[in-house]
Amino acid sequence: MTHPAVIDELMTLVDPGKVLTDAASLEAYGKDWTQHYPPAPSAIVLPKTIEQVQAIVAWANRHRIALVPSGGRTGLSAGAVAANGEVVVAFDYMNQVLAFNAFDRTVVCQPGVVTRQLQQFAEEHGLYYPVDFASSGSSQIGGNIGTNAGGIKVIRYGMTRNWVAGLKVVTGKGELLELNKDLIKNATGYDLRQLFIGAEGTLGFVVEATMRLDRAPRNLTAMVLGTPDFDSIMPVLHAFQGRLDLTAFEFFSDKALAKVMGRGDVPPPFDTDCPFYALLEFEASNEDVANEALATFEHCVEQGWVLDGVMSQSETQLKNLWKLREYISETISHWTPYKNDISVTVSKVPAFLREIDAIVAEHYPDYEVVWYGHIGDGNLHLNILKPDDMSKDAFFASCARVNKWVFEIVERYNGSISAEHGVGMTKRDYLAYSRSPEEIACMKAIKAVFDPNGIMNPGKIFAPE
Ligand code: 2HG
Ligand code: ZN
Repeated sequence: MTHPAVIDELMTLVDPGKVLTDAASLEAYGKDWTQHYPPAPSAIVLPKTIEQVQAIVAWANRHRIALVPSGGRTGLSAGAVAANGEVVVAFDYMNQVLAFNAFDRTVVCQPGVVTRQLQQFAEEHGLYYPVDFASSGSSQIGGNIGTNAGGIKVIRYGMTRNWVAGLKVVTGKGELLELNKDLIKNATGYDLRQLFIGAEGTLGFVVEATMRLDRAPRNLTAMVLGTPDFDSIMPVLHAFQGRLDLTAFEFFSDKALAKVMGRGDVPPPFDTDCPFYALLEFEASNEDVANEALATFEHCVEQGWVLDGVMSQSETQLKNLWKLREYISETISHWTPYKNDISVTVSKVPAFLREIDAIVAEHYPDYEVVWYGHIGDGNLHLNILKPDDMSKDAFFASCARVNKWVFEIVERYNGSISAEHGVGMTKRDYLAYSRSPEEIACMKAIKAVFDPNGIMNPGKIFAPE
């Protein structure tokens, strides 16, 4: 634990009352949505300005104190967990939209701007911020950048990375860098902006970000389709992608749907029970597009790939269909799931999923297995639910044993052990399944350049040495 005199010194660097050490704050700010590690930070500090962030980093270097960045703490890989006496730097008071440029379609955000705040700001200006996910009501832009957040619209709009025009960062050395200056074209050597995106705060803090906006989508319309088996989902994707520009293509299993139905606050899509469901979305900008979608649906039914389906006819129906998919993660969190967030190239998904499903069925015969995810971009979420009568530690230990085989398959398929949730602490021991020793050595060398004293979120991405 950090010495009280050192914490007193920290208090002089920020506004009065912006260092918290009470038990409730340490508990709340010390963890994210992962349920693996008990939080144990020394203190929470809430800077208001870039200068204060620089002063905090200088202080941490002087005293060799580890800092953990904290946004909305909605992460699922323990990237923002402080379990070892670190000081948490939380951006709740750097939460303003600073500037808007209608011509460039850019918004300058402080890191604590909540994702939905940016989405609403864009809407108020007739534009669109397309990175979206279930946690957009509490996740923050700084955290989205730190994890290169993905979500439900990646198939059309890509990850957070695509929407960052420029960044101001404070490195682990305390230097302020202004990266890319919001340019579209800038061929002046290494693009350091990209290094900080997805770095999980291990290189420095994002203290300002210029985000790009897009034109607002026209008449978004969703379809939920029930399929007779998993193998039918990919031909459905192929059929729709051949005829429409999809903004989303998600899937979930009957088990996932059953859990969401168990809540009692979401209407079922239709009466037919199906083992798998696809949710797709497109802009029905004119009647031709809607007719094309219906014709494709009929084609899929004729081919035997789809058993039943529904298309949204209103904004409310659109929202209700999305709830079927977006509520899954939060709903199953009550079963303390062991989570996997894996990806392969889209064409490999069917064979990949079949192999993983066989391993899972063989080794988890007594556990409930819930599949869902962003299948249109090759990203599958595999959640194993904890039986009520089993302890969390015993359950996670047994899952970790099987996980090795899951990751061996991921490696064989040239896939990723973390498609969009980051490495954090939960996946750091498995990094070598997705990254070569040479790559990992380069990554560590890059970290040493920006953070020579190793104070920036240590133990995340890489296991402690
Ligand atoms: C989602 O797609 C989120 O719903 C959470 O990425 C996934 O809970 C999960 O495993
Ligand atoms: Zn996801």
